[in-house]
Amino acid sequence: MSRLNYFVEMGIKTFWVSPIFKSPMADLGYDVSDFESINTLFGNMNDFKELMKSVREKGLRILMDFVPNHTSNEHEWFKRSIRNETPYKDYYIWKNGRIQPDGTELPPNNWLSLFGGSGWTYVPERGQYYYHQFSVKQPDLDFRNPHVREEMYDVLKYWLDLGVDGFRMDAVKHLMEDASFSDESYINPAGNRNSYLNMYHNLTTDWPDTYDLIYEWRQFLDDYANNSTDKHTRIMLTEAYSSPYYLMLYYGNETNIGAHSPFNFFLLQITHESNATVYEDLIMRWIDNMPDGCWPNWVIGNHDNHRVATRLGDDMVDAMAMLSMLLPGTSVTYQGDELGQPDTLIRRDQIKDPNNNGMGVTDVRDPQRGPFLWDDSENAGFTTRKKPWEPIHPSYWKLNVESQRLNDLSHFRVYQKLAALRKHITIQKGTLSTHVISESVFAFVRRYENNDTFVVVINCGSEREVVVLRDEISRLTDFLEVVVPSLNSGYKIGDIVNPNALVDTKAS
Ligand code: TEU
Repeated sequence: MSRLNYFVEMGIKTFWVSPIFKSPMADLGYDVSDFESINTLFGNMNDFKELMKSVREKGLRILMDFVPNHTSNEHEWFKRSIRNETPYKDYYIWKNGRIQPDGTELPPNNWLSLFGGSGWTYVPERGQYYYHQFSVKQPDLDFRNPHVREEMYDVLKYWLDLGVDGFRMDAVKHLMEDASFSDESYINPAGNRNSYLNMYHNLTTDWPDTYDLIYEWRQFLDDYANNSTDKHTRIMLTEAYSSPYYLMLYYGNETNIGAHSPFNFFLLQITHESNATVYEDLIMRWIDNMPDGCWPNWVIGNHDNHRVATRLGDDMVDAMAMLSMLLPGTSVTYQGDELGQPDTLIRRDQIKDPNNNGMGVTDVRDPQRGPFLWDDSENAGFTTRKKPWEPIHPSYWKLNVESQRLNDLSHFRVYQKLAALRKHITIQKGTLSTHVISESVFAFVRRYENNDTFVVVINCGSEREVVVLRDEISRLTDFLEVVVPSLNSGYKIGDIVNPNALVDTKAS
């Protein structure tokens, strides 16, 4: 509550809170043991109501994480399911093992957990295996059971009644599985045999009836909004790392509307090696595949992926913000990425992530979850406790918000300026054209009727490069607005320059 002004200051309208529900924290909150109460680590329901009040007063919007695919194994439903109690008996996916000729028992099929090992765990008390796409402590709910569907509608309604503005829907591609439970062939066309995450879980992801559920939830949110006094849209963002065909189905099909925006993770594929053509391809992969009339979004980081400053280096932080903030659509920022905060440093004995048995410790997500760096006080102003939940980045004394506030060219200041540009009608409604200027220089142009045109130029290489913006770009308009966030480039954001002038896109 005391930090809400930060959003206002940054020009951020809506924030998503990762799971703060009751949870034993085996997957850091993505293992919910009661969908309708607040984890005492974070506070209580009164605190939440107070937060809602402040959010309203400041004109902000809040999205909750909705984690429908699984519960914690400590959820009351699961405990009762183990005991075969009605109606909880079939809330989860229970199957018998496969008895072998020699009398030994194997799991129901060969399905693997995304966090490593078999996706099935045996419970002696019930004499059956339950299915878990994620950790052993996250049993999958069975959404073919109408009781489960009802329960989850109740959860949505509960938070809507408390006033939240919508949901980030977790792990939606895992909601449904092949009802025949046949063995998976784990075909991996990418040829990367080392990674569980890169394996194609064909029978347990993006299964056709997943989308029915998504469309029903959208209908539910729309009905709720229409029947409310304020009528404002209740937003639905879906989280799925899928191929374009399956991803676009989350937007809807001919007859149904789905998510307002399925998260667009394509820009996370940008690496040091990516040239301007890769930038263009990744951007157009979303734009070209998106159904007509839909709204795009651009994610450059989240709690499951290494931070942008670590993936791409400090020089590319502003460039990635420019993409995410100035391309058409919603910009999604992971807290701290606007500061260029790198992954924090984690010792083996500090690892909390359950996603560490599949591929070894290299894949743990603790580093990107380092606390936000507010100032140079103890624990970077993140907590007054002795120790924060994850180690503070050692460079907090210089990377923090307060010190970046003092520097006009800091990532924080650039981000703020980009956020301000988003108020411009061209950025909100303008068309997009992309241009590969050279191997390393990528540009895109935003135009809207007779309003200002924006030309965004990004150098994705590490060499200083001088380019002439000509041909299609220079003929667009009398003046070009050049956005060059790099240090020492000679231009500041918003500088108006002659279209035939040389544009220096040093660094980024
Ligand atoms: O992640 C869903 C997901 O698809 C994961 O496989 C993701 O790709 C992986 O974590 C990357 O290492 C969501 C949440 O964002 C994640 O934090 C949770 O662990 C997961 O669901 C289970 O709820």
